[in-house]
Amino acid sequence: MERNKRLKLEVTAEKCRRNVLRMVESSGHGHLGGAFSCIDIVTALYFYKMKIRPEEPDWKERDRFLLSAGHKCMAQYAVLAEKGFFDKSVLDTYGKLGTKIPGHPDMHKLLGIEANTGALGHGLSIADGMALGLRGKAKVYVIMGDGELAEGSNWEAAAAAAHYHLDNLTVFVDFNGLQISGQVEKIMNYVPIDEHFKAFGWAVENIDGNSMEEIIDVLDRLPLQKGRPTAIVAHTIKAKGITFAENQAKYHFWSPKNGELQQAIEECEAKIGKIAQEIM
Ligand SMILES: Cc1ncc(C[n+]2csc(CCOP(=O)(O)OP(=O)(O)O)c2C)c(N)n1
Ligand SMILES: [Mg+2]
Repeated sequence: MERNKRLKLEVTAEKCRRNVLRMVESSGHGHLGGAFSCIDIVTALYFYKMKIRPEEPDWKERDRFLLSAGHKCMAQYAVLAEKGFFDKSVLDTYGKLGTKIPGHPDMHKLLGIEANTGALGHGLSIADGMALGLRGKAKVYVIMGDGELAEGSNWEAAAAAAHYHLDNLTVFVDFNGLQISGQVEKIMNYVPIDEHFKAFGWAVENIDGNSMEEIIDVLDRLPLQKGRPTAIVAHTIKAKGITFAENQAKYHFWSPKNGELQQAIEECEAKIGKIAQEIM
């Protein structure tokens, strides 16, 4: 991909990280780790890949995005706000009573959310149904967590997707190695994740899920195989972008203390400035 185009997507992803920090600033807390590990992928989907109309979020022929691991929703809200689905002032209502953007996504509160998620293990089943109904008309993209793979319902949905040859369905597994309470490998190990999906009949690829270049490269080649759903095992870093929080389970849910938030904001804004300077 052309360098400037990639840099623009990278700076957009950082602006979306800044939007997440704004939500944390106004509410005092949030699921930081998982939001920051998948936000590069969510940015690429909305700003590069998906057929959508921010001014008409319920346009019938739109591609669908499902955040199966609903606790990562600050990433989606941040991207929707950046893309113009709603005014950025709404970010300041995150998690508050009556908000459009609660701690887990609610399709009845915000247009642009396709399903209520948060109870892990349901997004892929919903996506199967959507992909089946939309075959030939639209594409369906799902983000799942690696810890989420422990839910058995995912594997029933994975079998069905292959059985029905849903090649308009793409799943990203946000493989950050951590879930709420520690290492996924120790809690319920699904490594090698790629081999599991392959065994169910999926086309599979591993990428660095925090590299815009690799994300765009794989998006350009979808579906990886005609007649098969695609699983992209995205190797990511939990809390990617906040150096003191990266790769630590304790930043799964974050209530910033002792200047942490200010430090995170400074780091994020410095990165935005640095990438913006590189854009010619
Ligand atoms: C059915 C169900 N069981 C347990 C939980 C509690 N829970 C919330 S987030 C989470 C960890 C998910 O880990 P992962 O999918 O790796 O996402 P990440 O923490 O990396 O964002 C758990 C167990 C839940 N939301 N739903
Ligand atoms: Mg995880």
